[in-house]
Amino acid sequence: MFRDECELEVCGGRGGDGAVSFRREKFAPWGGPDGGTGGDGGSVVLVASSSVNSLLRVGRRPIYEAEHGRPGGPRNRSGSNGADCPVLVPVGTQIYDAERGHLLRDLLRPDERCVVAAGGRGGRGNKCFASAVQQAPRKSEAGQPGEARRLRLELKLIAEVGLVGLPNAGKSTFLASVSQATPKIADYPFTTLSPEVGIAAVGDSEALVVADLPGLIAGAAEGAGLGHRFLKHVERCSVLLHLIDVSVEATVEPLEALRVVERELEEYSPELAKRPRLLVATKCEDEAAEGRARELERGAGRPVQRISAVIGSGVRELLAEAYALARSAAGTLPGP
Ligand SMILES: Nc1nc2c(ncn2[C@@H]2O[C@H](COP(=O)(O)OP(=O)(O)OP(=O)(O)O)[C@@H](O)[C@H]2O)c(=O)[nH]1
Ligand SMILES: [Mg+2]
Repeated sequence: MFRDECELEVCGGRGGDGAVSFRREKFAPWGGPDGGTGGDGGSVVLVASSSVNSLLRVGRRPIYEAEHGRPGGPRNRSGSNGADCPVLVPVGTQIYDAERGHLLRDLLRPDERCVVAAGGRGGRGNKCFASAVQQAPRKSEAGQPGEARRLRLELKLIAEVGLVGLPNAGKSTFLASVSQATPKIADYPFTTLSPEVGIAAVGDSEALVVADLPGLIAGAAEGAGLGHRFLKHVERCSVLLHLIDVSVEATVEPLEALRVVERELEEYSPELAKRPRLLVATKCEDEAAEGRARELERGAGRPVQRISAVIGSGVRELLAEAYALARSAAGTLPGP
């Protein structure tokens, strides 16, 4: 199962209290103060990890608490610090303050960390309060409480190329043919229920991260089908590949398919609708399909790339073009 949103509470550990103590030794009956300082509380730290790809697990636990610091002791012994509480989240997780709603941080790279609830400082022991006029202080500090807050996490996948199109257009088949990803493929609509990412090799040494999305249908903006919910995952893609089935089995005419998806992208976000896009005619294996691809090209007024993921034609060329476009578009977008 896939989950791309969750709320949780995070709470830093409390600092340990400072100690009040005096040195007592056989030949030093009035030894000075020697109460040690308390340890600092641990912090809750979110860590972006490439081995996690959903917020499902993180969202199962409602509260994350780090360990408290230990109190200071006699003979100047400091308390030990509380251990941090690391929480692994997928790369691409955005951290929001749930109460005020603002973005705290966007974790874009593996191993990037963000302290979301700092532990409290340990209190000072009475040794720290000794002065020329107060040589035997009985004063010490209490440890500070740790920070506590409610967070909302939202995952937006990080991919350079996003696949959009009607259900059954052949998006998952394309992803499976260019990467190691193993999305579910079948000849009924809405086979793909959650986004999936794969890494496609381009040439000998380059790679392109490709995200496969559930299909869009007319009225997705109003919640039809799986709705717009997953389009946020292509917000960070620098290039979209719009896949259109041109085989004779297609239930929607190619030009109509183009219009439906364009309209839904526009409804979701005008900014996303302006994203560089390649039109791709899929399942282009015979003369009839080629004829429909030409028709689509004429109607759209733009070039259309032909592929067949099953026989492998045009796939390499399409990847190379997507790669070049992604590189030239990178940097003009928010995100990495
Ligand atoms: N002949 C042929 N069939 C294809 C090709 N690509 C995909 N198909 C078939 O088309 C059907 C749908 O393919 P999917 O890859 O599941 O389509 P999708 O766009 O991911 O569909 P959703 O996940 O439902 O949105 C499957 O039966 C595939 O075998 C192709 O290049 N040639
Ligand atoms: Mg699919």
